[in-house]
This record gives sequence, structure tokens and C-alpha cells, in this order.
Amino acid sequence: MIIASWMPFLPDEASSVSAEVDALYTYLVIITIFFSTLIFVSIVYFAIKYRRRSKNEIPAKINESKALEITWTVIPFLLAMTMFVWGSSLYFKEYYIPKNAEDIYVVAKQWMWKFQHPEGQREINELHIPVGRKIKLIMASEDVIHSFFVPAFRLKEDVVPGPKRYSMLSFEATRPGRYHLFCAEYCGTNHAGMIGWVNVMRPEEYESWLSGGAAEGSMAASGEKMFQDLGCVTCHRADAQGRGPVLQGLFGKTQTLANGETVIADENYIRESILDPQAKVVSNFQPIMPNFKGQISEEQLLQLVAYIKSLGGPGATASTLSNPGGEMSSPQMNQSSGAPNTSAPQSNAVKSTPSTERSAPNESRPK
Ligand code: HEC
Ligand SMILES: [Cu+2]
Repeated sequence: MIIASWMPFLPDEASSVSAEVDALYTYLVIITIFFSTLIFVSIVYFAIKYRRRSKNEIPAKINESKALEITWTVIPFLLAMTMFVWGSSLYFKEYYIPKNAEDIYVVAKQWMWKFQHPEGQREINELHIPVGRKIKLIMASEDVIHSFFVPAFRLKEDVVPGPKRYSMLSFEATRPGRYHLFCAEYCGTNHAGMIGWVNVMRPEEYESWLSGGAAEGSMAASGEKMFQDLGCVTCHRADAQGRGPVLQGLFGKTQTLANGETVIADENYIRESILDPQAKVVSNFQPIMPNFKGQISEEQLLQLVAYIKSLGGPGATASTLSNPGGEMSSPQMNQSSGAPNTSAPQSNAVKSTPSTERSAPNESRPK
């Protein structure tokens, strides 16, 4: 707060890390100014004071001083270490992804930012978030490398295409307002136009904005529909009778693979399991899952991820599990899971099992 007001050209400070980034930045600037001045003034002073006065003047022999050598090694070393320790601890603070953050899904493409909230709302080049709550962005690129940059939050994260992983970024906005969003990685002709706004709203405003209509229902509901349309449900059955593993309770679990290694079933693992199923085969299962690369868009993939998260597991949070508004695809589901449930994730996971089973025959009635 304080620093941005007296340092010219700095954008607003609007996230929980902005002030500390500015403090570190100011510290670096002050140290740089101090030493630059010291060096330049000394050069000029010594150049004049010790200038050669006559043609055959020979300088006196200088004996090295250990004490002096040690001093001018140790002091800069300690100074550099303060920058390193402060900088790296702040870096970890900025890029740490907390478990209890609220998800928002992002797809970057030439040349726009697309957002989807778990509740279903879609936005382009505008992002609405609540103030004072931890947000987690799960970001994918449909084409080239882009970079999500909100100067007022002092945060930037590259969004890299490819089957392996999502880019993630977490932050907490501290001041309501409207802040610039940029793409900070040159991404083609209209890179300069890949800009937008982050709207930080008071919680009540945000809730009413959220309830202002998601035509297609929640992301988990769209994901569930795709899960049936793409035939995933034939192999991944909740009753363990399918040829693939049960996905209920998967999210956040430690999964054992056929080669004996273990992996945490996070968003990246789910993504890779769909795009490149052979990369990590679950132990005791055959590598028979077809490859869905090229068949689903990044947006659809994110919906599948949101759906699999909504099936619960140790990593699922209240925000991933809730089905606000009960907009799930089948009327039965409203009754079974529409009631707000704030108890432990396990009980949610158990609850969602029967409802998915029940909605399956409803959606994809084979005969
Ligand atoms: C032909 C049957 C089949 C189909 C269709 C299928 N899967 Fe799979 N899936 C499997 C099998 C078998 C495994 C376990 C072996 C492996 O990891 O490749 C698996 C593994 C997975 C995993 C990792 C599960 C775990 O417990 O770690 C996920 C996630 C997954 N599938 C999602 C999907 C999605 C989403 C679809 C639809 C787009 C789908 N699968 C379609 C058979 C299938
Ligand atoms: Cu871009």
C-alpha cells in the first residue's frame, strides 16, 4: 500500500503478495542506487585526487591488506544473501498452490483468455473473482505459449501447450477493483490485443454475479455429460464392474502404477491419463484405454477434470465438490446432492457415487 503510493509508475497493489514484492523491489533499487553512486563518486574522486602530476611520477608500492579484502568480500556476500533469501522465500509464497483455493479454469489461445467457473459461467477477456478468497487458476493453452500477467497482483505465469501439465497460479485479491490482465509472452500477430480485465468484487456482489445465469449448468455437469458421450462411462463404472478403475474418490489419492511407482492423482495426472493413457498405467489394469488426444478441446478436457474432481477424493475441496444451484443433468441428482453438504470430503465422495450411477442410464439409455 505505502510503497506504491510514493514510488512513481507502480501499478496498484491488489493482491496479498503485492506489497511484499514492492518492498523487495524497493530494497533492490535502494541498494543498487547506493552502490552505483558510491562507485561513480569514488571513480571521479580518485581520478582527480591520484591523477598523474608529472611525466615520471611512479606510484608507491601497495601492500595488500587481508582485513580489507575480507571486509569487501563478506559484506557484499551477506548483502547478496539477503536478496537471495528474501527473493526465494517470496517466490515460494507467490507460487505456492494452497489446497483450499477456489478453482477457475483458463484456456489461453490466439488471441484471447477464456475463463470458466466451476459453477458454469464462462467469460472471455474478463475475469470476475471475489476479494479476500484464495483463487487457483488451472490454465491450458490451445496453441502457443502465453503468459498470464496481472501487474496489480505482481504475478505472472506462463501457459504452455502440451499433454503433460496444466499451468497453475494461485492468489488472493485484497482490494475490489478492475485490474489489467495481459499476455506477457509474444504469441503472434495480435499478441498486443490479448488483454483483458480482472474484476475483483465484494463477496456478496460476486455471489450475485455468479447466480446471474450459467446457461449450461456447472462444469462438473458438462463434464459428466461428456463422460457419457465419449464412452468413458462404459469402462469407468462406479460399481467397479468396468474394465477401467473406479474414478470415484480418485482426486488427490496416491495411485500405484504398473511399474511400481506412485503418483498423486492431481489435475495434471488426470489430464495425462486422458491424453496419453499409456504414459502412466494404473497397477492391475491393462493399458487398453484409448488415446483421446486431438479429440477433445482444452475446454472439454477441463470439464472432464472438473467432473472427476467432483467425484471426490482426498484432494477434493468443498469448492470442487459443491454443485451450486443443483444444475446437474438429471433431476434425481438434484435431490441426492443438491443439498449443501459441508461435512468431510469422504462423505461427499460416498454420496456422489449412487447419484452418478443413477444418472447414467438416464443420459445414455442404450436400448
Ligand atoms: C476401453 C476402456 C476405457 C475407456 C473408454 C476409457 N478408459 Fe480411462 N482407463 C481405462 C483403463 C483400463 C485405465 C487404467 C490403465 C491406465 O492407466 O491406462 C484407465 C485409466 C484412467 C484414468 C486414471 C485412473 C486412475 O485410477 O488412476 C483416468 C483419469 C481415466 N482413465 C479417465 C478416462 C476418461 C475421462 C475417459 C473418457 C474420455 C476414459 N478414461 C475412457 C479404460 C478406459
Ligand atoms: Cu498470448
